[in-house]
Amino acid sequence: MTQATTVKEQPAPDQELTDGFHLVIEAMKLNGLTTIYGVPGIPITDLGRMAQAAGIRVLSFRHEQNAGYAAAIAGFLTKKPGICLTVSAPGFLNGLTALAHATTNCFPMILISGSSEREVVDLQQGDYEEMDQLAIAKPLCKAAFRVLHAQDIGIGFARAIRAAVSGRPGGVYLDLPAKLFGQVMNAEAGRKSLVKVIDAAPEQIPSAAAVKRALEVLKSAKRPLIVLGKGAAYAQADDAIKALVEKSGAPFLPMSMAKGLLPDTHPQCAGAARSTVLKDSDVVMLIGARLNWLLSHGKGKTWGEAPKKFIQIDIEPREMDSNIEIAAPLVGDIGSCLGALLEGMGGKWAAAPAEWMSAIKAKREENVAKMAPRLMNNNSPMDYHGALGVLRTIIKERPDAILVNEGANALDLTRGVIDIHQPRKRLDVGTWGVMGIGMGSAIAAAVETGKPVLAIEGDSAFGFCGMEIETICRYKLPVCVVILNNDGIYRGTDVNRGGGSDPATTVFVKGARYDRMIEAFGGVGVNATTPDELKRAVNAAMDSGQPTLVNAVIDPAAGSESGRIGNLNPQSALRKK
Ligand SMILES: Cc1ncc(C[n+]2csc(CCOP(=O)(O)OP(=O)(O)O)c2C)c(N)n1
Ligand SMILES: [Mg+2]
Repeated sequence: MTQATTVKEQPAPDQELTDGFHLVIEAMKLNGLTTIYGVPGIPITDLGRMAQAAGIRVLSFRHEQNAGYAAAIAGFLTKKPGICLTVSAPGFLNGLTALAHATTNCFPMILISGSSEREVVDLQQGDYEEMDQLAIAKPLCKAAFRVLHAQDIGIGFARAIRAAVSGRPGGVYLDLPAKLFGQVMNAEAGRKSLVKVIDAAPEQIPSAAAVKRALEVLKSAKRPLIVLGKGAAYAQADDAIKALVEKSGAPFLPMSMAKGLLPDTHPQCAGAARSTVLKDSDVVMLIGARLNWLLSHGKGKTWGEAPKKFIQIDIEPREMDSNIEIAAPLVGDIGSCLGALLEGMGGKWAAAPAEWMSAIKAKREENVAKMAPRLMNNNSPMDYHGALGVLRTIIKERPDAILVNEGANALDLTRGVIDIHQPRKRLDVGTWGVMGIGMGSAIAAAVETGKPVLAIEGDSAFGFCGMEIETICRYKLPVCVVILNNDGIYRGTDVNRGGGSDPATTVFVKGARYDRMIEAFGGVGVNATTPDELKRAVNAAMDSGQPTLVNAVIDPAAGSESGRIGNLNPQSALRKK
């Protein structure tokens, strides 16, 4: 193979040459990686320019963390690794939170970062933005690679792509030192060095014995329950999931980002009877859902006293028995597992007992009826329910719009109130409950799908990523941001317990006008104080596709501490005495 050379040792002048910049761009294009989310600077400024010139869509953000969240959610939506491009050390570190978030959430993403001179970094001689980035990234992602020679760029990308999307997807770090970009090599040898990755995420077929076992357990159920996780949404096996749920006749409970796989209004949806189905079910089939904190680890009060058997479908064998015993582990990709289950169920599968279904229906109707009048209130200042009532109707009328959501009360109440009608139309804080995913997710959702986006944000949550409204305006994206502004974190009513003039730790400027921020960038800003005003503003934004920010004024006393997860706040043993 022709070796790449540095600028100092140029190959013969009559050769057609290529360089690291071009090989990186060609490696991406060859593998269908057509969008970059990043922030320019040394040593990747020219890479971004050249990628744009070569037809890759390059979206420049105001902060790498938001670009990283965009890449992460692009991975979730497309099943291809989302690409985030950052500069060395500080830019790299800014992107790292998103890389770890992608890994935790099993989203395929590649963080590509420029880095400084290896020789200088490794001797710790104080290079420009000196940092051993590969070592720092390793524990925070699924895999990490560094490419030192231009002729290895093709293989480097192949390894990164495979690591990101095969098996359980996750975040991958790809370290590209500054020197690599300028290396030149024979163009033909360069072309040959590139790798088009074939079958990057191969099917993983479950064993026949595991399928049989799972069906036997499911058949034995008197009170079955199916839990759909975001792994099920990622799999894009929507038809098979719907077929299995409907054939089983069992209630299903969608985790937050699995809402819409079957519509929340489906008669088997148990979202509004969550506590009943978790407690009273006797067989639980988990599809791409992990028994982590979000499902109370599969045990304790939430799950009740009745003995239960779990069937778990997951691509990662080590997920089984992670918290409790799994009676029927089914390891494979979700499409293959569901295909095998459906085949095994045949044409005469007995639906879940009618008694169980009617008990759930009664509970669901009771809870829905309790909530209905609250959603119709026209209070000013608004409470969460009054505001969410109108937003719920807007999403119902526009089922293909994508809902992005973060905050505490702003998150938990939105998740409970707003029905989702189609797969992958709800994007949120994920496994960690991380604040700041909002604007990056909204941008990627608009870019990757071309659909209108409604981002419902707590005022604190928005603060983590708010500067990206400039990015939204710059790229003229059809994003409407609604800030449920209750003057603070959880509530705007806290007082400084020390009695000084500083405000309390959880409150912000009273009556802040976030709508004015977007006007600075040419977007539409609206201050909404009633549900009617909110409805009008959001409908107009969704119709026009113009970047819009609605400051929805919420009663500062309306929220509760930590939304629905206040129980996770540590309590002092002293206080209890
Ligand atoms: C990165 C990050 N930092 C801090 C937190 C802790 N936290 C959880 S919710 C929240 C903000 C909640 O306030 P807001 O978004 O205004 O929602 P509200 O409950 O007021 O509707 C914060 C800071 C977090 N989850 N993630
Ligand atoms: Mg708030």
